[in-house]
Amino acid sequence: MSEPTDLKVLDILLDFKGNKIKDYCTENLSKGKDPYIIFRHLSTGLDEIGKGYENKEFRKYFTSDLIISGRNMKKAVQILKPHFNTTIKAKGIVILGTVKGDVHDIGKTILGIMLESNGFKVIDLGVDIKKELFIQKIREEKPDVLGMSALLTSTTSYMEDVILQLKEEKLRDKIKIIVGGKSVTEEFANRIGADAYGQDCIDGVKKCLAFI
Ligand code: B12
Repeated sequence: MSEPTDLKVLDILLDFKGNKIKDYCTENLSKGKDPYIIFRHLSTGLDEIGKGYENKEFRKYFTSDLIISGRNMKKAVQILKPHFNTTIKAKGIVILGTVKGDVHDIGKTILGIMLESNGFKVIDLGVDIKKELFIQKIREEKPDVLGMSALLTSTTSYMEDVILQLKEEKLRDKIKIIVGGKSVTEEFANRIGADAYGQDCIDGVKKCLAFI
């Protein structure tokens, strides 16, 4: 993450009408800027907003700011999506989902887009996914990889519940599991018995390619 968050990015992310994000992405793309760099720059802004929200002594941002910035980030993803590079081709099915109790889906959605551009078939189950649905879809679709996302510290432990359920259903050995999201660490991934931890989408794609 080379570029620091500037005020312009914060202003763009917090634009209620959502026009600025569109202009920002299209202008930068037309200048030939790498879409992933644009995305990373916007992500630093989201981080800043998250920290300002977290600071209880001097709360700089509120839930409405999280909602607006999240919505704008999703718009950016839609604009940047067709411009992500398609470099390496691989075959494989990946099921993705944000676990039960968690509705954060921006990172997971980007991961899905990047996996698709790398030749994977992606079945994105969405957010707030219960273990029963993960199991049902794994039985139906027989994916090579299951990717779970969680951003809340309170929801990460549900990833372990899913893995335990997979073991109980004798499905664990049939699938590779990768976990990620802001509140997930490599150490946590190892502890719950996942096969890999993805620090970001690029790392996630690399690890999924390595599975195949
Ligand atoms: C936008 C946002 C929201 C939006 C979400 C919109 C959406 N559609 O996703 C809304 C407003 C809904 C929201 C709600 C809440 N949020 Co919120 N939110 C954020 C914010 C600002 C940005 C998250 C984001 O999208 N980042 C950008 C993406 C690209 O990053 P990412 O998801 O981390 O993904 C990257 C990696 O983690 C990785 N990755 C992610 N998933 C996966 C999966 C795999 C398999 C792999 C390999 C990799 C991977 O790849 C991505 C990078 O390439 C963060 C702050 C922050 N800096 O993260 C808070 C934050 C996550 N939210 C937080 C909180 C507390 C909440 C609420 C509880 C607030 C409330 N009081 O209501 C609710 C919870 C709702 C729920 N039940 O889930 C806290 C969590 C604290 C904690 N430790 O638990 C944070 C950290 C803010 C803070 N600092 O307090 N939020």
